[in-house]
Amino acid sequence: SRRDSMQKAEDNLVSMCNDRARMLQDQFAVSVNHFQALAILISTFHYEKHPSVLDQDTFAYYTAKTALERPLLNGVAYAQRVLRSEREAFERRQGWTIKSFEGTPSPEKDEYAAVIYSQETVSYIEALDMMSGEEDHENILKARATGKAVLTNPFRLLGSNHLGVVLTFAVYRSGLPKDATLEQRIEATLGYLGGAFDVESLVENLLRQLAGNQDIVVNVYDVTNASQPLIMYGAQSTNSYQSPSHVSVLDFGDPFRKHEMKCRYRQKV
Ligand code: WA2
Repeated sequence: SRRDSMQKAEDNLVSMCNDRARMLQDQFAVSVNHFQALAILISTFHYEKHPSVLDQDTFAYYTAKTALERPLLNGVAYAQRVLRSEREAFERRQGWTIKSFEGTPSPEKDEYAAVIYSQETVSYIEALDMMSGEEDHENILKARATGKAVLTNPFRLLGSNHLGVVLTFAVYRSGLPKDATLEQRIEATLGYLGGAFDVESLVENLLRQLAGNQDIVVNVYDVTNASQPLIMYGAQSTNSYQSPSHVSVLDFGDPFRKHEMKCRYRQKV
């Protein structure tokens, strides 16, 4: 009957949406885990060896070789915290000038987050002060205040101009206590590991591989502010017909954010 087939279609939508949400969440979790291990690489080879035994070529090589372990991250990079008083010596040592997001030499500031190591896929952020980008700036402050891997709002990434989110994780001087105060955390901050989730292209790729992909429309939202959902993936709906939709919860591991996936049929059922 018509009722039975409607029920079947709805059940099918629920299971397709849940499968997609779980797959996306799993790939996200795998990517974040491997990303966090890169912070240990930085500590071990850049900070615990004197002098550092890490350089751009080694970082580029290692991150390229392990790129498949971070399936949803299109690139990772490390930005060093540089204080106003350290800038001159830092630039002389690096052989370049810290630049703002516009690509011009950065004006003088209290502190910078200058990219010293980058995966080749995001090499365009080399030498940039990541604190000069609004979303990155906010994420850097949140990451170092909490010690957690934190996500930005969805925004258009540099380079690709694709919709995505940035993941940031602070690297601290060793010996920071687990219950450190905000002041202690800030004082102990050495730099920031960052990763770009190119949601627009990498999630598209992931979903394209699944059976039934042509039949449903998938959207992902940041719903941290419930009254103002932010689109993170997919086109805004323009269909006016009534069709069943389903919302699956997504956990991307950032305790300060909420995400969800919304699925519906492309065609009227
Ligand atoms: N990485 C890649 N593309 C971006 C981006 C970013 N941030 N921001 C805008 N487009 C090195 O927090 C430090 C990475 C930022 C880390």
